[in-house]
Amino acid sequence: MSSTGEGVWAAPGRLNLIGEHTDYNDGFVMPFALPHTTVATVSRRDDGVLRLTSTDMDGGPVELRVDDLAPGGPGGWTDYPAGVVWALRDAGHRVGGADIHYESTVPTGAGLSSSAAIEVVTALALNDLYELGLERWRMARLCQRAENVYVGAPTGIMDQTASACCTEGHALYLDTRDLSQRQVPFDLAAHGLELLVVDTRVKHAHSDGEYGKRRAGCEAGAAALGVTALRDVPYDSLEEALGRLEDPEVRSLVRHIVTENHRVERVIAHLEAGEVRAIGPVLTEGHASLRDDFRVSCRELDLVVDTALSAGALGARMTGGGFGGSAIVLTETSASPLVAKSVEEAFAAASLEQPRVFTAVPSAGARRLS
Ligand code: GAF
Repeated sequence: MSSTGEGVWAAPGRLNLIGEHTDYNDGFVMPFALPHTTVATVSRRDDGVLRLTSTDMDGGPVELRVDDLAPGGPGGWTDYPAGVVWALRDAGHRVGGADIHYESTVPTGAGLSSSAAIEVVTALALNDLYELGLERWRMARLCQRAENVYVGAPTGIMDQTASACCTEGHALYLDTRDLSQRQVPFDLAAHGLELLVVDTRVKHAHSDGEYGKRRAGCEAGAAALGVTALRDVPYDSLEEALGRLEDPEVRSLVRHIVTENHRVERVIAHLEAGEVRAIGPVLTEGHASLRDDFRVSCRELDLVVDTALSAGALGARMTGGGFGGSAIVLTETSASPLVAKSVEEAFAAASLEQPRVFTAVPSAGARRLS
């Protein structure tokens, strides 16, 4: 490969504002893109070899024959891009070999979708170079298939769609049933507000079983209630639906999903009415629901939320799949340094590794750089 390749593409990680674990229940989500990206320098090859290298990840270069790609790869980060090539070809797209070099600023294992970023940047580059003509939403679907089938993680569609479709200065209101979307202006700075991301540095993993168990529990709930997906349980009939469920664990999962979909609607309504501060308590309610009903929080995430609220934050919650990763904190800009300091001190007092704290800025989705 030449040092510059035929082209350079970038795809971002994402932050989910509200709508957690709703995406595999046909529900609503509201992520936005982070400025952190995975950049891919790519050239086609005519010998059917996929050669993957990375500045940041261990274990390369890896050379694979595209004809031999099949689910159940060797494991490790190269499964994600290899899975995308497999998914493209499995869907009938004429993709040959490629040299791809990755360089990423998306923190891994932090609940910020580093896997979606590498998948989407791969799909976008190959779509351009091999002139596949795929729309963004379709690329996102194929990337999800790569992750579900090739990597073996039963994740939903949110992260790939966010990385592929978000736009600068907006959050993406996405209906995961039909992938209809609306770009919602999200300019916190104009309101004197800031959204802090606190990466607890507790690593999470989706293929470790707990995520899949929650998904199976939700599907059991939908089946018991006779609906296609939990999105079909109206908020107004939640109590009646819960009364029909015998298993207390399934009942809690159902309660989270139905109330979380309602929280997404409430956040949208507040944002569209210009009542930006009013979303704070809704975020905090979302955390309680993820902690108590869906049971995907952990001690460190709870510590961020409790400490930030005590220090005057307007709202806080874990974000992403959970079991570690990051929390978000909505705060007045003027109070942000104190909130951040309080969280850092609380981690020090609990003898925990210092978290990484930064301000989230809604940024551009995947794009060609050169
Ligand atoms: C992870 C998954 F990849 C998403 O699909 C979503 O389910 C999320 O956890 C929880 O909302 O990021």
